[in-house]
Amino acid sequence: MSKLILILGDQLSEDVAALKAGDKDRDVVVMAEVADEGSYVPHHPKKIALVLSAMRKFAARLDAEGWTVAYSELDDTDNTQSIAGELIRRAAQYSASDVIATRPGEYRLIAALEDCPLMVTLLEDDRFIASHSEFETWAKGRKALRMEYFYRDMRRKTGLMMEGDKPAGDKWNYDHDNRKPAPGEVDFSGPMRFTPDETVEAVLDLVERRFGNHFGDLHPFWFATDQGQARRALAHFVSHGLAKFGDYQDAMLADNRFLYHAVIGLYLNIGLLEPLEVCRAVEQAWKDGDVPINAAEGFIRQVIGWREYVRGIYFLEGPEYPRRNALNHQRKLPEFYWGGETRMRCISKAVEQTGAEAYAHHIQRLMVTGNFALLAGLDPGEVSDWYLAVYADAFEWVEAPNVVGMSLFADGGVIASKPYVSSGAYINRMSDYCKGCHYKVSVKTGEGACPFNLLYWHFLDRHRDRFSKNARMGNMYRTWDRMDEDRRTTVLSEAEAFLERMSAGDLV
Ligand code: FAD
Ligand code: DLZ
Ligand code: SF4
Repeated sequence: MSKLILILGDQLSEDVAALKAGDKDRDVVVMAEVADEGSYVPHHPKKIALVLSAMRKFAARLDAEGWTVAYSELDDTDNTQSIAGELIRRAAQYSASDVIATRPGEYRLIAALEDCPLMVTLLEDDRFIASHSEFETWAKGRKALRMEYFYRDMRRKTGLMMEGDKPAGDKWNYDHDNRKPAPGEVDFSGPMRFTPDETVEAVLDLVERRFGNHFGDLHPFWFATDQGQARRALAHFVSHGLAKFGDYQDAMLADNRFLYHAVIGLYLNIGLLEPLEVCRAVEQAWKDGDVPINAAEGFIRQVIGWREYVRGIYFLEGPEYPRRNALNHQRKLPEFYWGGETRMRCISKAVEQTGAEAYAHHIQRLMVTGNFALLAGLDPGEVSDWYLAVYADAFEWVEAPNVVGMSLFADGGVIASKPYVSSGAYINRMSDYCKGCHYKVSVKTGEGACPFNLLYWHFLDRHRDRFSKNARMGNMYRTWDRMDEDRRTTVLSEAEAFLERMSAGDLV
């Protein structure tokens, strides 16, 4: 009897476990565009277009290879609009009762498959370097789950940039060399862009009609939507962008959206690229002498270190992890996260490019929108839903640990040993946002004071009990305590007034 092989929109790889377990001559591949997946958060239209275009092309490829593919388009009249609903419908159509699926990257969907009245076998998603059990073994008995030590194990396991059992260059981590501020000029033209073909055009029409009211610009749509294109985009980055990736990884520019970033997370996360192929390409460029060691190591660390580590944390911590709120932050997400007006140029520019590209790089996410959300005490659940919606690479297994854990400290310190907070000075050092801002980054209180400067101290003050004994934060508290009392009172009352105006919907 035939079985159904479920392939989700972020499992578009020939190497995905369910497909490897299937039998081309007997089984039916089920792929379904469904409203449920398009609307659990209001995804950016470019993200929906990416997923649906890549799904259609992958289905066509499987079909050409001889698989029977039952593909549901969003507009099909008999589409039940949920993954479980489509499995049940296809089971009746093909007289099948067994489903083979690769474990989804989100608890919501895992629960839906477990509750489905068919016989569903969930296979581990082995497109990653570390399995769940490997991560659990690594984590067991450790007081602190710091990425650096996990990363070293992944270097040993993969042999990437290793010389015997020693790291290349005798150093595991070149992060110290990766903190240059924004360059005057960027000599990389950014990610490779692709003209939509017939398949993509049809999806763009559909997304415009069905999701055109979501935040973000659908056009111009330029993402890669199949494996061949994604590989070309990777090669383009390795040849032209990688060499300076390390140096300028943390830099931000108002009028350059990509700097030396790869813009491949979106392809990795839906299966168009594999982590090891990406890292091998980067390692080769270093071996060939085309890129310096800090660039190659810095990049590989992101992929086999951070990416694997956050996935490990997501599955280790369990289904309630994405809704944690250790700092009890309750403030509502202000309208300017959805494109409303704000006088803070850093936020306004980061949100503007997010709307245009469904993309912002790591430091924009962490030190601009994330930093502000943490300082202002925004509700982490709302913030997390925002990140899940607006970035093309956002899937809960990777989004939640980065937002709830790394950025908002809402997991109470599982990921970060101290909160990533900064005043305006950091943003000014690493970007050109402050030039031309309504606020003045050098002004600490009074007329024109940068809100980050006020909120930074407000945050430390209101969480004194939790953080003042943190060895890495002692200096911050000593500086605060050295300020005279009047000054501290002014800072706190101006910060309060700012938050009140923001929450009342005033232009801030
Ligand atoms: P590059 O900067 O060129 O880095 C190369 C690759 O390294 C990325 O493609 C990605 O696969 C990997 N990587 C780097 N940092 C991380 C990280 N912290 N976690 C996981 N992978 C990493 N990444 C996502 O893939 N999805 C998300 O939803 C997501 N949300 C984030 C939210 C916040 C608040 C923060 C601080 C980071 C988030 N990240 C997320 C991590 C990182 O910002 C993106 O992976 C990166 O910006 C993607 O762009 P890029 O391909 O140009 O990456
Ligand atoms: C993100 C997304 C969207 C927008 N639409 C679909 C879809 O119609 N069908 C589908 O199979 N997958 C889609 N996805 C990806 C899923 O939401 C993703 O598989 C889960 O969030 C688990 O990571
Ligand atoms: Fe952002 Fe403050 Fe700089 Fe304005 S002055 S861009 S609000 S950090």
